[in-house]
Amino acid sequence: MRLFVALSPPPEAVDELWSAVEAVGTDRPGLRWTRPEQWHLTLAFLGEVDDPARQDLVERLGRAARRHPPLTLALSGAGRFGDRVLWTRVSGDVEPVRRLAASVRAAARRARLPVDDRPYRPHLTLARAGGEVDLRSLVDALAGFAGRPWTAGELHLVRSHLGAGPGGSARHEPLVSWALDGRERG
Ligand code: 2AM
Repeated sequence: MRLFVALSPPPEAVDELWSAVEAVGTDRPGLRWTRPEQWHLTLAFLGEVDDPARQDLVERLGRAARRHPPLTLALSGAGRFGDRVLWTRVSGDVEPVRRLAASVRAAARRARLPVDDRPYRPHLTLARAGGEVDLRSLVDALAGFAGRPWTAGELHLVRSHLGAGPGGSARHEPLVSWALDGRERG
């Protein structure tokens, strides 16, 4: 099954981000918006994982979650990956998020899963474009968005069912969640 590991913003953070997105207007040809009920911060994308590797992964992720504390995060502004991906920025405990993502990726590698080794850039994807849309105006329009801080207290292993959501989008199904209840701050 196709898996990824993520943090989820709480409903209040989703609502205020959705208000900001609606205010700039979602009716734009060539853009596919992600659905607010599925908004998440990806820590690691794992792709197809078979059952034995998944069991190993679940144990290792549980151990990783126990070593990390809850994180205080906020969503604000926007950025883009080229003309393909529009995202909102993650601020607050960004270094701890990086450390958590590094632990998650290390757990996945030890479970013998291939993990993207490009530098991790914390973000929440808002929309994807085919390359024919200039995302710059949207980045500018969302620049003033400043969400309130929230606590990410759980790590989620999520299954992605490709094509099973509305309009052929993916449907995300949380499989296992762990409390971030470690004390490591350093
Ligand atoms: P994104 O937030 O950068 O878009 C589920 O597909 C999640 O895994 C997406 O939110 C996406 O992160 C992330 N992801 C990373 N690499 C991916 C890939 N090669 N294919 C699909 N999703 C990927």
